[in-house]
Amino acid sequence: MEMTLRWYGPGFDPVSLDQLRQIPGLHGVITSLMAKQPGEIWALEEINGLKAEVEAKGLKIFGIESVNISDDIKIGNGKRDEHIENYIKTLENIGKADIHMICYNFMPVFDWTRTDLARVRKDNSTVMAYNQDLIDTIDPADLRGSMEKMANGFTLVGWEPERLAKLKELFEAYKDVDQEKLFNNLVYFLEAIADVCAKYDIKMAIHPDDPAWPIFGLPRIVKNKDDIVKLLKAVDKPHNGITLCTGSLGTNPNNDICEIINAAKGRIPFAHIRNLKYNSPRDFEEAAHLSADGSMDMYKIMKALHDSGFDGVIRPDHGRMIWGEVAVPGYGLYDRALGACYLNGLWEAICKNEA
Ligand code: DNO
Repeated sequence: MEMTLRWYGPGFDPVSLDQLRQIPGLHGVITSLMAKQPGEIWALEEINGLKAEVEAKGLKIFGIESVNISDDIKIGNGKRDEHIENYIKTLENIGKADIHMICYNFMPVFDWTRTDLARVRKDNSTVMAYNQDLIDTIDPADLRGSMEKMANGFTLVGWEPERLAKLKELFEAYKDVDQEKLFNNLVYFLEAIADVCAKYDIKMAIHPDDPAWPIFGLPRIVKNKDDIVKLLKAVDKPHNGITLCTGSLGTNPNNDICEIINAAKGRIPFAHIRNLKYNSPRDFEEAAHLSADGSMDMYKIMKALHDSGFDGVIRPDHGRMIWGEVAVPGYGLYDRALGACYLNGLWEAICKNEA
């Protein structure tokens, strides 16, 4: 298991590599070329530039999150094949740069969705939260506006203004895309990139839908164990894996995370481990990583990962905003560092207990 933290890169992240390298047990980061638009080629020099910056601080890039998939690929229209060609070139360059894991998602229009980016908790920390009643009444365009306002001027991944400026057209373009079509387009994409992934030993780790059910009438295809098993079987090759994101799959309390870990055994190159607290069946908020602070048993999850033989990359996920920090919502330094230490502690205990 390799513990990492997400780092958004120069100009996008107020958290520095100098800070990250002081977290005990942290040898590397998960990062991205944030300015790249879906469909664009990532040049080898650009990837090597990012790599050199990380390595200059004694850290390593353990994976890219994300190389985003264009809506053309998801919808399966006009520019699909051109964008896939570009994606293949990007994969080639990432492989040449000796990076072997990529997290991506196949969610239409929106990536992860929350209704509040800074809900105040009893201890005055703030967390991201989701309320289904609000989603049921809100226009997606208004949600985009309020997310931008709540983001403190930071770019929210998955909510890039360039793309969401065309929200109406995007919804229109997805109108004939149902779950089956979206799934087939994902399979088409994964088949098309199979050779380059095999050549450079690249593991593609699809991120589950967050929340794990359809919203705004858009289809969702990575919501639960059945979806994941279906996808892993449809392209039964080592490059087709998942990001085990406990906070996304866990939005649906019927998802048994340990069962999912066992069902996807050997195909989990990447894990996002975080906790959630359910306030009612229609409202949840993100919590500290500690089991007692939320609704999930983090010990059980880490143990199931360990017992499944997991040897991939892991990162704590969204943290609370604490100690007055101002950072990208969910991605401050302090609470994620606490999360990394807690998860490392669980892992050490699990390993030693076994010996
Ligand atoms: C949210 C993240 C997601 C994730 C993408 C992967 O905080 O977990 O935005 O990076 O879905 O493409």
